[in-house]
Order: sequence, then structure tokens, then C-alpha cells
Amino acid sequence: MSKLPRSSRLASPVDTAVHGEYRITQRPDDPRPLYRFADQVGPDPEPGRYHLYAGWFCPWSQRVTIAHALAGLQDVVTVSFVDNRRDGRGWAFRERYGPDPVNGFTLLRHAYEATEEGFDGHVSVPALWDRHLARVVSNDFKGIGIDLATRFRKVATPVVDTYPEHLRAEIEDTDVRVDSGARLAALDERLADREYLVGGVLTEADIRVWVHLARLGPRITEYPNLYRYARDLYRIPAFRDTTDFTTYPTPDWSLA
Ligand SMILES: N[C@@H](CCC(=O)N[C@@H](CS)C(=O)NCC(=O)O)C(=O)O
Repeated sequence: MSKLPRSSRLASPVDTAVHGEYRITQRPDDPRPLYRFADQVGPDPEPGRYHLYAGWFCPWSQRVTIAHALAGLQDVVTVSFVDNRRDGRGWAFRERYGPDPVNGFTLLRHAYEATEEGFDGHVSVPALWDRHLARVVSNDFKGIGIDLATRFRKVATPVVDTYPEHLRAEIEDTDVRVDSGARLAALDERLADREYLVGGVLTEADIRVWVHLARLGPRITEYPNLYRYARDLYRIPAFRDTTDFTTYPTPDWSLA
């Protein structure tokens, strides 16, 4: 970690006039994926080895921070948050959520560049960092969530097993898109006679849907079962404590 004073480990304010807008371009002759890292946590992960870079505003990050809390990993995998706004430099560490506690990077881009020289893909959250190998393990939100839910059993006791083997197929089959009225209506109907989406228990399927419901704003009240379901989930600490409605599209609204 850098020995520089705290303030010099923070990025300067967002300034699109100077830094432009954040943009990714793929050269036509470059076949590499733009989301480049999809490795897994090793079979026997030690406490303290991994760090999760997340964003409060980001539904994909929140899938992972909820999974992290429900897996009981508070003292096993550290978490920190990038600032809610970005310019052409991408996500950055600023005053509001503090410096990067692992590397002292001012920009998340530096973590990607430390992993691959000249990295020019998506500088995205969530990203899982390996302190031993000093690199990004994965910025694949789905893989990270499943790893956190399943790979740390020797070093942590889950609050709930959110990815039990016998429900995995059904969890993966559950349509999490809540992008249209028709899908919301279908989900609302599915929840008419059940508390959770799959298997009568809280699972990854609920996490995946909930992060979008939480960002719908007042529209959700048009769907009584969804509204009840979302409010019930919001009472669970892992959901509540990973939520900051002020960073969502309708900042004055909440599920409380
Ligand atoms: N689409 C991403 C999910 C993560 C994502 O889109 N994160 C957003 C914030 S919510 C981000 O960091 N975007 C920057 C980028 O993708 O370049 C994926 O497929 O892994």
C-alpha cells in the first residue's frame, strides 16, 4: 500500500471537460472479449486473500455484495466502493467512499492495468482482486457471485446457502429480466402464492431479481406481489445494508 497521505490516494473530481466521457471501443481486428477476466477463486481460498471492488449504484455489484453478506464473508473477503460518477478515466476512488484499501490506486483502471498491460477493455465493477497474485481474478459478476456463495465454506458459515446444488438448474432458468411491463406482470403473478422465487427458500434467484426491483422506483407499487416481496427482502440485513437508494435512478424513493 502506498505511503502517500490519504488525500493523494484519491482521484481528482469528475471532469468530463478535461477527461472526456468514459468510452470503450473495440478494434475490429481484436478478437479479445471486452470483459476479459473470468477466472475462479481457488478451491481452498484463505481469509484475507480476496478483495471485491464494487459500486453502490451498480445492480451487478449489488448481486455480489448481497451474496457476500449471505455467505458470511464480512471478515473473509474485504469490500470497497468506487465513486458513483465517472469521466473518461473510468471508475475512481474519491472522498465519499474513501481510497482503495488494497493497492492505493486512484483509478480502478490501474487494477486492470496491473493485471494486463495496456488493458483497453471494460473497467467494470464488480471486480474481484487477488492479493496473492496481485491481479483481477474476475470481472464476471455472475461467476464472482457464485464463487462467493459456494467456495468459502471451510472458512465461513453462510447465513443462507443461496446456491444449493438441487436448486441450481431452476435458479439459472429463472428469468431475471425485469425490463418490461409484461415481465413484471409475470413475476408478480409467480409471486402471488410464494415468498421466494425458487424452492421455497431465499436463493441467488431472489438476489438477481431484487437488485432490479430496488431500482424501479414507484412503478413497483403497480405490482402488489412484487412490491410486498421487495419490501420483505429489504428487511433482511444483507439486502438492506448493501442498498443506498440515493445512488439509484429515483433517489428520493425507497422500499422501507
Ligand atoms: N455488463 C457487465 C456487468 C457489470 C457492469 O456493467 N458494471 C457497470 C456498472 S453497473 C460498469 O462498471 N461499467 C463499466 C464498463 O462496463 O465498462 C458484465 O457483463 O460483466
